[in-house]
Amino acid sequence: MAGKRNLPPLEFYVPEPKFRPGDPVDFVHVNIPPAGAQPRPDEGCPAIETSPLCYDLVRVLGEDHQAVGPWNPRLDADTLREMLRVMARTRAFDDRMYRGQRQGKTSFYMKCTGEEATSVASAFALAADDMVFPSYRQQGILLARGYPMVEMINQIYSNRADRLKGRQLPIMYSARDYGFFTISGNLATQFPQAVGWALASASKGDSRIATSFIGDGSSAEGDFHAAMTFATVYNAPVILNIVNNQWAISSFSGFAGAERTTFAARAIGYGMAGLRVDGNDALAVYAATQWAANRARSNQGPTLIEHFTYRAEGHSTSDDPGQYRSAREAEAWPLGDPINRLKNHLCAIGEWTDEQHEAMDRELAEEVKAATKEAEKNGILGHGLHHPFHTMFEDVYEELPWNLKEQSEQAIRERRIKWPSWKEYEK
Ligand SMILES: Cc1ncc(C[n+]2csc(CCOP(=O)(O)OP(=O)(O)O)c2C)c(N)n1
Ligand SMILES: [Mg+2]
Repeated sequence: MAGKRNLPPLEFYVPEPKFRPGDPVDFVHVNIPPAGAQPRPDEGCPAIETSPLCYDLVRVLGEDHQAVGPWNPRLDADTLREMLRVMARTRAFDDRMYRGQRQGKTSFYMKCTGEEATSVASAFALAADDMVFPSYRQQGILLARGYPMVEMINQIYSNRADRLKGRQLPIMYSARDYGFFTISGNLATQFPQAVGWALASASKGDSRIATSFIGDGSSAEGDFHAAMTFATVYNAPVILNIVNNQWAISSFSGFAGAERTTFAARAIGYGMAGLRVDGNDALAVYAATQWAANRARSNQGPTLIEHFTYRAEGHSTSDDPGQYRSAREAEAWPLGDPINRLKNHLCAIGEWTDEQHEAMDRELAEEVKAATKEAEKNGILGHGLHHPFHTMFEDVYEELPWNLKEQSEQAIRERRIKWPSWKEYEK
């Protein structure tokens, strides 16, 4: 040790977010390049040609609300209006479900406020039967694919019509018939699963590609890296999305590596194509997904897309972001709100008005309300109208083995003693 006295003592570094509760917020350190300035390489280009785009930001909607540049997907006005409607429907749904949780109708809810473009515009760019391996913040994909809202609410309420029989945490949907893989609470597991599914699709000679979504925080899990290796080694027909909303519950993105490089740049080390996209620009998200889908569908390889966005509200109903981040962050976010930006674009090109927008919001609120009322007929949390108690022992074995049968009967007996009035459980 003596010989090393002249060396400086070793140190390590613990990241710290820029703003804490009460702090003024200034996002000057976030580099926002002008819309339309990013080159669009050929979809079949060598992966390395996308490297500069991993540090850039693909943007289409400019400050003047016009769509510009080589990434402009040139969608017709009807498609744009439909995309706007699904994004607004997602927000209306989130708002009502959040209130429902506060009213005790469910135990848990997660909103995707401010991130609607990342899921809805992606879904619009994919084929309806492409397979999605989502995280818990892609409800917009189910809504974009026309999954019935009532079914979603039945699941959230864990009621007697819940297709998942109350076995999943509220909002952890599963919809095989809509190409929407079961959401897992174990973060990042969906990434290698998507790659495996994509390889299986290829080995069967199918034409359907896979896509997966992961959060910035979850990308620090080992599963992320396993997925990246398998995807590049076997040239899997898959699109891997990192939704960088800056936060992982109360941990900011710096803890997942965001202070050192971009999330998209991780693609470079694996030899995968990578794109970094303005996640609040629905047209940019659409264009990037379309680019990656065409690449995957024509066997040119996987793509990692980083959606640069901001989680405008709490992590879930169990979270209070006021405890750890400045309340001014959301309004100061330099990339704005995805719904407003698409709305402003449609207004700027003469295809939409404020009055139409307000009328749409009213309609959507009514639509969600009606679906809620419908689902409530099947029961809400704690009102007894859920799947019969014994069903929790079923569906693993074709025939219930004697020991499970015994346990099932015992559980029902004990329940009857504890809550004699809740007869519904026994049916
Ligand atoms: C393997 C694992 N670790 C930790 C958790 C607890 N957890 C649930 S959500 C979450 C934050 C994830 O943040 P991010 O990946 O950025 O996604 P976001 O919620 O921002 O969409 C954590 C730590 C978990 N569910 N699974
Ligand atoms: Mg996050």
